[in-house]
Amino acid sequence: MSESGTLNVGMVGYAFMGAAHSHAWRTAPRFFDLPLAPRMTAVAGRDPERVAAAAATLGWDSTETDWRRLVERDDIDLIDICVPGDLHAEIAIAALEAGKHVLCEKPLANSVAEAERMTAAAEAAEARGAFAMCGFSYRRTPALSLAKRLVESGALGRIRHVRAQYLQDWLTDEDAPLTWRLDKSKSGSGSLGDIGAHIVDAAQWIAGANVTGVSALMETFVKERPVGGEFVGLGGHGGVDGPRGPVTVDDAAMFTARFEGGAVGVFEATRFALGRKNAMRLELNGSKGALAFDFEDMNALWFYDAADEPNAGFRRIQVTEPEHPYTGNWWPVGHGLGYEHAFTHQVVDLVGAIANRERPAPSFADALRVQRVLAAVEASAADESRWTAV
Ligand code: SOE
Repeated sequence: MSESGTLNVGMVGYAFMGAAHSHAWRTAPRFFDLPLAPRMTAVAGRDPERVAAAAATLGWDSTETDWRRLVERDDIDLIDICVPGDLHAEIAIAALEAGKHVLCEKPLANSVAEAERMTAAAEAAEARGAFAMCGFSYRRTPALSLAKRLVESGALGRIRHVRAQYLQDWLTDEDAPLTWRLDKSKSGSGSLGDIGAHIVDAAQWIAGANVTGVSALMETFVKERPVGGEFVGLGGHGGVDGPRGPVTVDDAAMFTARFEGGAVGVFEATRFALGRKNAMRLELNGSKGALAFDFEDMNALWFYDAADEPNAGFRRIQVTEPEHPYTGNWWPVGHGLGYEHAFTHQVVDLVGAIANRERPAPSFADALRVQRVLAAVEASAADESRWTAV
């Protein structure tokens, strides 16, 4: 880390997550009092023209066409990995071994074996003062951070049920192209790792208990898709006559689960739920209360307190009060936040952990626990939904 109190960041990749992370690095120091000043020192991408354009658009000081240069540069303190999962392990381990901090997008890796190697590298690097976080950004949606606070306060009592869905619909169009998220060699899995990983992490974190076993099924509805081309939106690809290639990942994953402590859960992840654009939903039922959240109404948290009976019912908490997590640094009550704010909060907490020389959360070990659940889901689905321990 630079002695000058700055944190020089090098980012690998500049697509959707690169744009979200860039926004967060730019914005965090303007709305939060950070102990270190992030500097957007370099962005790396293979295509020189495209990465130069991305640097200009997203606000990076320099560019590299090989991520290894970021690892080698003495003026880089942290490497932010925003590329598909097949590169996460190689980049994260090289960065950690070079003494750099790491922020790695989710899911941590494309396999448990890779995630284990990354976690070992992170734990070894901590001894040398380098820290690592995995980008399960939804934890830092204020409403879900409030949900965690309420569960920890005992407001729900003993957790009995966890109900988690992550519903999108952007792949319902059979002519949507064969992008990297549909190629197992790049993404590791389909809906399971791309969006199912988010609800597994959020559920384990908020419930304060890990999944111990699953029974799962997975399905691929569209087996072949047009090769080449970019995703242009639902229904925007009609009449593609070119060659089609095989889809090698799941389109939908569903599983029942048991948690440490006795709770049971139901999880569903799909990108074929027409009309659901980014419906990341959680409901927790406890012995004294219940919580419900839907990212499509992300500034609200529904809370039921049995002590209010007979006039209980779910009440809608508008999570915009200054006392709520993160919200006090933004706008007056009722003005609300968006998807990008969770990424800014992620940077705020990562910079704070680094300055305090503390393990950031979610750590690679936390993300490895998610990876183990994903692997158990795949094993169960491949074995007639047989109950599979995590
Ligand atoms: C999938 O469409 C996706 O982009 C995920 O990859 C992100 O992690 C999620 O935040 C939004 O949806």
